[in-house]
Amino acid sequence: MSAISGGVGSARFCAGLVRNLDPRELTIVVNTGDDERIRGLLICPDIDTVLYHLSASTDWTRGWGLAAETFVADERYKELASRLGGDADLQAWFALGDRDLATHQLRARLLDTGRTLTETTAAIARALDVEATIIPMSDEPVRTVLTIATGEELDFQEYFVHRRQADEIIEVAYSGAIKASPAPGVVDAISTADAVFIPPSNPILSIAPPLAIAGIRDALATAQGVRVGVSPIVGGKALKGPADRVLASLGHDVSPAGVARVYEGLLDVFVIDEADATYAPEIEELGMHAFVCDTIMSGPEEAARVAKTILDHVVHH
Ligand code: FO1
Repeated sequence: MSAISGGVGSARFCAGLVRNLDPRELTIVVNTGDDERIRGLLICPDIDTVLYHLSASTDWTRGWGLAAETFVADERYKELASRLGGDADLQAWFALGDRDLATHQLRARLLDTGRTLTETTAAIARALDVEATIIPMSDEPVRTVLTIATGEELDFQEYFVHRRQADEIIEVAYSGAIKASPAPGVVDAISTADAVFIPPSNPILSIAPPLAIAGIRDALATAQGVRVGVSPIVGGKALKGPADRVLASLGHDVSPAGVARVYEGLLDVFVIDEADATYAPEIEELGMHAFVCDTIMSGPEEAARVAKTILDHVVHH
């Protein structure tokens, strides 16, 4: 099986999947549009989020970083930066936990010694005892760039972390996507899987970047297995993050049907929450089967239960 993954919602769903199958059967293709060099280190937030969820070491509620984390180095950095006037260019607005820092240093060292991001990610997964295959969408840089109402273009972390998603987005670009190739293994994982999941992540900021790479979109469009999406919008709101506001400001309906329309032609089944059962007919009109169940993943047990319901009723039925 495979999944095309963004951050928290995707990672929760994939953590649920591996509780119900042999993790070695799962390949997760992860968005790298949010990646950014922070204080000299390449941070790959969505890859980290997936790795930490699958190694059961994440802070489930916060969604990113490690559980029981300390921030001694980060506080020291912020203190030194503030003595220099706290200039935004020093990126003191980003938090790097002490133990999380080790992941970024390991990634930096592996990349510096000539490994690709694919090889580096596989090595970090091995170090964390993650048995599922985790692949970045591409080894080439693709960056999500957001144009806000003032006309300014923001890098993803500037929008998301520094400015706390407060700006209205009027345009989203996936810089580098047109010439980027899918990373080794990506196309095969999507084309030949018995099921491909698009978990409940932001369709514009998390899932659109991998789908902006032509080889990935084509692989999904022509995949052999059943293609299953899960709505990140429940009861008119995003489960986590700014998906509701981003969909609205780009003119999409803030509903499971609005999300399903973004994936038109790419999915066979769209899973929606019980709270949204009335959207089923609108989704079926898009040529997808609508499957209704409880999709709320408030903890690892709930995520395992949601994944099991979907596996039992949609994939293995
Ligand atoms: N998100 C925040 O809101 N604040 C942070 O300081 C922050 C630090 C951070 C460090 C490592 C990492 O892997 C992720 C981190 N995130 C942080 C999460 C993050 O950048 C976003 O949630 C994603 O990019 C959105 O998918």
